[in-house]
Amino acid sequence: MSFNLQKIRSDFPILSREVNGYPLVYLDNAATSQKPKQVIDAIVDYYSNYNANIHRGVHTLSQEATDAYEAARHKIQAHFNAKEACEIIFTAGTTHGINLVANGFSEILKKGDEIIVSAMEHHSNIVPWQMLCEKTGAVLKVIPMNEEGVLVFSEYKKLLSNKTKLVFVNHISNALGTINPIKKIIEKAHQVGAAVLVDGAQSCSHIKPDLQKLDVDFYVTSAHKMCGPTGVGILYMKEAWGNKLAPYQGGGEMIAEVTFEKTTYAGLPHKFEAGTPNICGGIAFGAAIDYLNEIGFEAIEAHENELLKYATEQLLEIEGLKIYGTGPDKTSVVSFNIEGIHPYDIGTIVDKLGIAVRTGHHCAQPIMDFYKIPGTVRASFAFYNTLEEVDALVNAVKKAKMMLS
Ligand code: C6P
Repeated sequence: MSFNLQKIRSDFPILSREVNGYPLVYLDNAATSQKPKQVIDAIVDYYSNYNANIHRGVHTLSQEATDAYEAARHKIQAHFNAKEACEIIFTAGTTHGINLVANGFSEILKKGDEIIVSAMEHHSNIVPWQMLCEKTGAVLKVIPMNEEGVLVFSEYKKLLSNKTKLVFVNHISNALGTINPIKKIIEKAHQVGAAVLVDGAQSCSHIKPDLQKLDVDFYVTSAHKMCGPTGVGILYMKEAWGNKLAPYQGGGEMIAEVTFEKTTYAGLPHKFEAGTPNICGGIAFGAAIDYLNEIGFEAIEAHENELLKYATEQLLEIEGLKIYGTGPDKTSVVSFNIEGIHPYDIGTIVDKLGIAVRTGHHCAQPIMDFYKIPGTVRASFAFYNTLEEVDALVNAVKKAKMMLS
């Protein structure tokens, strides 16, 4: 498909609605993306035609559902260039994937071992590691960032030692839009024998990571950020790690054999997929991946970069407006404040004009503490946004400033 913005927009039913009497301008894509009819249709088709439990029945519906679910797993494997389909574990989303890995490491880490996270992590990338440290006696270290919202690589190198067992960093910061140099981060961690988990919650809607090329040990993301449904995501883990880590939950489908004396576990990926999964979600995630690939990630990236550049230039024309996250490698997120005005007030006024942005700490309080601010207004753009929508945002922010100053 060539990049036909009007055609793309017509795929998203929600984009034609109004909010408060204005056309919806949806700029909260980092929180969750909107869904094209191709994904909505996949959900309706599943529940209308072949809803059944998977891996369990010999009947036709169960086999159709199993085939569709496993086909989605293969699609996702191909998309991320994982070596094996069994390395793709369906989860409830990024948070679930991170907790699954943290649980596995609770049996590996010893007192005095070290885990490194970055200063620009989402709470779901901080709290599970703090809980893990409390349980194991491991120590949490933090890679600092500079005023631009860029990680200080020289400090990262100093933190690494043979005590480092796990490095955890997001691919793209949800609050700043910074794209982190994960290839370099992974290479350095591997030199001291540490494993790396990358949080791809914010990256996978903008770029297409090649997991084998990155040589990453674990990678997590959520379908809902990628035009798929909520409540489903994936954890990629190298097969060797999958065989090493203990299962997260016990239950149906994750076993090889159960007796009251002893249970043995199924192989990958089922070992980590206890209970009835989000079958429809997995299938619809596959449909979302197809949709994004049909548009093409090069085209998506090019359009979003144009939106980012235009929005940055236009917003900076407003006196007193400061953008947080000004590094050279950035995705289409603009986090800002206007001097003397609370971000919540700006968010409330622009909503009255039909514009959806997120305000607050964005589940990344340490970033706000670093800048000594309560929060920001965050406009996050997707490939279906337009330059006219950027204009609408800028005009609405100007209006808000006038009303609140
Ligand atoms: N960030 C945002 O508005 P879940 O909720 O599990 O799908 O994703 C959690 C998560 C983890 N890491 C990063 C970098 C994220 O951005 C998010 C979700 C949303 O920024 C909702 S808080």
